[in-house]
Amino acid sequence: MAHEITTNPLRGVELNDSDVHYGVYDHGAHVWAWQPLGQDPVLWVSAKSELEDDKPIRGGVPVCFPWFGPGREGNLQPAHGFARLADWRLVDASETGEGLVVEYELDNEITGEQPAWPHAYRARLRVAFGPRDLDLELTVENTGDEAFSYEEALHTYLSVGDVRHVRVTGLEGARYLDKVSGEWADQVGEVEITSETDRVYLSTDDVLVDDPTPGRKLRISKRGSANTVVWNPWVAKSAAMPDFGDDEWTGMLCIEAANALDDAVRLEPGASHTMAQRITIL
Ligand code: TA6
Repeated sequence: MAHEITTNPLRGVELNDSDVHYGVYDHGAHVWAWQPLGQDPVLWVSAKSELEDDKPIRGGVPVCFPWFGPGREGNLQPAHGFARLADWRLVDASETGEGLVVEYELDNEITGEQPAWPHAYRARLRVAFGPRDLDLELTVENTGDEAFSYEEALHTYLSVGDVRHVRVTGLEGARYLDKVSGEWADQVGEVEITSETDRVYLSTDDVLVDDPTPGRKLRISKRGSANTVVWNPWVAKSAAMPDFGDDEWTGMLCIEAANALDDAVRLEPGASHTMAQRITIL
């Protein structure tokens, strides 16, 4: 298996054999392709996604850092932080017997002055593509002499046959913020997607995604992450987003590992924190 530097403007690392496809863009250290042997793509990317330096990619695994949600400074700063808009530094791309391991890093040298989050940091993303597992590991280090807090998310877009038939289990009983209604609630039973769904679940563990249309089950496990975010924009919200194609919302579901809301991470000088998400094809 030979990996090649992609020629598109975003550049990155790609392993593209006849029946295996792994890809990461330097832009945002953005994982956009994970299609193991004999599988349909596991990650969803919009056919209308932007591929521009100043735009986030719609799909794959956006890295949200150092904040989650709307921009700061009166929206002068980008939604979900500046990391997904920066060109991360490729540290390593190596093939293993299992597949491909890629490491990227981001630091102040790349992101420069950030008035909304003026701290000395280094972030590292390690991605291991395998035949049954995709492992994502985001480590943030405080390289300065003052403590700071940050939010983060691995904003994973899964490709599903039809989100209206998908069942998500593992969140039963978890408390969540429903960002559509603005209310807090407790999850009763499995999660079904029957309208716009935008929920931040607190203190969660593994999640199972049952996608009966193609007959695929995924386990989403994580560590170092307090929250699980479940998002599907449904009809109206996706129609209002220029980088969402018509009716594409039926083919995607975000299951995100996050540290947000009151679970932001605080790092003393010299400390670091790792959040990891693993997607396993069962
Ligand atoms: O993770 C869910 C969410 O926070 C939604 O509220 C929605 O904004 C989504 O992220 C996509 O955000 P984006 O900035 O990528 O359009």
